[in-house]
Amino acid sequence: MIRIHAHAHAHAACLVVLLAACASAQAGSLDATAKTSDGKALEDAAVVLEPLSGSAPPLHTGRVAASIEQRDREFAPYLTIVRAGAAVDFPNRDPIKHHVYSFSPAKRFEIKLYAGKPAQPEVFDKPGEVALGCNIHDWMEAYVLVVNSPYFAKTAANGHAVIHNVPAGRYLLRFWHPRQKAGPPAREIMIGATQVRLEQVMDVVPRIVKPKPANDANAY
Ligand SMILES: [Cu+2]
Repeated sequence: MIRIHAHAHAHAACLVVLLAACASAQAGSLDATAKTSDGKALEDAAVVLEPLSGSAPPLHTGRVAASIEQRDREFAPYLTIVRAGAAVDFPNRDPIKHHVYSFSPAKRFEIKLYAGKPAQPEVFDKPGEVALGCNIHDWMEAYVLVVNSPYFAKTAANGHAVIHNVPAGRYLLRFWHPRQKAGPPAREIMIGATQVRLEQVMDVVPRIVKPKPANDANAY
């Protein structure tokens, strides 16, 4: 019994080595840093690589790609990036109801006053920028960027975003931020077998978190 077990492990290890060798020969990665014009790390910037050569693998349509929660009367996360056609869940983790909506042309919808998890996820099928709000809580604010590519990442608090496993080829590189004054122009880059590192300065209006009234159990 023990011998068979060890044998299975050895096979699994071989497979991992083979897959790693394949990936390093045909795919690279992008390490991007976003900064504000005064040199500070910029969080919540979307970094997107749209393929200009070759074709991207098909989208998994039967799977929910992202979850945007309502927690403590705020949306979390502030920015979500999905590929066009992806389904997104809007679970309400609060003991009160929310009423999520968007008037953005890329995705108009509303989930009327609800608690818990809505029965159906929302499908974001058009590329574009979607601003989310809540009818009950004016200060709630979040964004969805819908893109025509499976290769994207969002910058963390340190301004860094890494897109892994990008097949070698030509791409259009785009940066976007919900609070940008004007987006930097898209540019063409090559991804090869090694990691590409680059930095992008973005002109953004600082995020002003809207005031939230104290929690009142008798009100919303
Ligand atoms: Cu709300």
